Amino acid sequence: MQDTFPINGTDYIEFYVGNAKQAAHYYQTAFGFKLIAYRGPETGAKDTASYVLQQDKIRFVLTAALTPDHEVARHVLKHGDGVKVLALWVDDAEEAHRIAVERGAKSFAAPQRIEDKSGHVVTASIHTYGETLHTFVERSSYEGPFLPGFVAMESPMEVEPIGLKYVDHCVGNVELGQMNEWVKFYQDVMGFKLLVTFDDKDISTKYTALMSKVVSNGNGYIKFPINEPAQGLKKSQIEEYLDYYRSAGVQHIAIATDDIIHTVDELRRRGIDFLRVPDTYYDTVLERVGEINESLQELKRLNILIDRDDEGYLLQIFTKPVQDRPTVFYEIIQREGARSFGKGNFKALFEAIEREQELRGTL
Ligand code: TYF
Ligand code: FE
Repeated sequence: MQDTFPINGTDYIEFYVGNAKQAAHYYQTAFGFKLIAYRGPETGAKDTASYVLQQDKIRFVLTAALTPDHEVARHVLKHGDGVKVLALWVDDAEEAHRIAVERGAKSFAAPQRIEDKSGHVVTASIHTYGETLHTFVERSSYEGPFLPGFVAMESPMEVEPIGLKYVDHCVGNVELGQMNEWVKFYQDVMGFKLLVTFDDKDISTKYTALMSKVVSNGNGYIKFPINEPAQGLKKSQIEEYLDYYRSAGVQHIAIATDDIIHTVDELRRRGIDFLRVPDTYYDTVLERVGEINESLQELKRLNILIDRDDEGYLLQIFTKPVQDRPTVFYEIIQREGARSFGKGNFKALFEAIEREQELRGTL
């Protein structure tokens, strides 16, 4: 079957933050990203500063406002630091935008050709859940470090990468009753297919619950799980996110590694905080998942979770929120054949999240 909305992969993820200079330092020192490009007052952008960080196929852009009346400042005031743009790499951005809008997407920015001495790109943007955008990026005629307007810039310190490879999936939290509408948006507008559904029975703990559906594009490189809160005895983690983010938005970004033990060892050494499941999780986990290549002792030491499906197994772990508001967090995932999302870990994971909610007084 032919793909009616071809996407090559994730192009970049842009965060609007309060202080991009310091955030860039965190992603370099803790997550092992290298600084590759910059745009700011020194390069002719009067009102914003943007740092572009890269590790293997992953590109993050951190943008801050320099004036209080700028849109980026307003966004940060409302949401805190968060994801503004999930950019998608396409061969023809004008065509992607035209088709998306024709099929019902709301345009944020019409196609524009931007150029500098390194060539040209075409970009165009549509709205998705909350105030999040998808920007289509066509870059086959561009040789510069990132996008026109950015200058190459290197990390000011020695950066040790930690084996982060590519964006595995990006999860959105939406308001109660909105999950199916956003699933339909990705199906109708971008030709995505429904991969999996998790209902409140799959993923409710004693107290709280959520529902989740995962959609994926034609080549499978883009996976967007969409969560909505479900009724439980206490406040769902999704509601807590929505309360603090003040709208729908990106909840977590899952990043793939080939060696999760090394990656998580490094992240922990560099001060990144992870959710913890009880040590008793490891007493019975092998009965559930069978044989794995990694040392169970090492996985237990680092508190890495294990799950299996028909196609193989996966190893995953979740950071605590990476800003003061309990909003965006990261998942580190190593896939050994499995293409699922760790359903076997939902109960232990969500109970760990609820212990954190309890400490915050939001459960
Ligand atoms: O992306 C997923 O579906 C898994 C499971 O708050 C998950 O990572 C779902 C919701 C959540 C944390 C993890
Ligand atoms: Fe995930």
